[in-house]
Amino acid sequence: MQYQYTTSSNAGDDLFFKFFWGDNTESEWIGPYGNGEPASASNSWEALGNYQITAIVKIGEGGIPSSPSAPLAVRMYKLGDVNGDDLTNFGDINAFVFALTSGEAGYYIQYPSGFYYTADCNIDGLVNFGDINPFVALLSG
Ligand SMILES: [Ca+2]
Ligand SMILES: [Ca+2]
Repeated sequence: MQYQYTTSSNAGDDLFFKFFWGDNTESEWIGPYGNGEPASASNSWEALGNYQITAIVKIGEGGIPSSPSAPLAVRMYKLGDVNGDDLTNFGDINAFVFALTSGEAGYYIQYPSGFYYTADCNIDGLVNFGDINPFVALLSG
């Protein structure tokens, strides 16, 4: 799974960035970047779950690293894996129906380790009946 993270700084030119991916790995220092120029890097997380991405910046190769940025939360998940067992299959049907009919709060009571938006199979940001056909398509492979 890949995620692209971009940040920018007004601290000056000759900026170097390092990203911490929240899974005990980090990027190399990347740069130099100019003032306001976005820096981006990507990472592959091996496990599903929640990750807090932070970045630090320094001015010049020998600069003193900044404090970490405010964390950016990302959540890696599989579309259609509504019961949160890392598989998208017929075992997700009950959880999917539950997500549609009980809403987000009700879903988390029943599936505290799941992720409600795995039911958003048409990826429009809403979990509703429009997700039924895409969910069936996911199950059918
Ligand atoms: Ca599943
Ligand atoms: Ca949807």
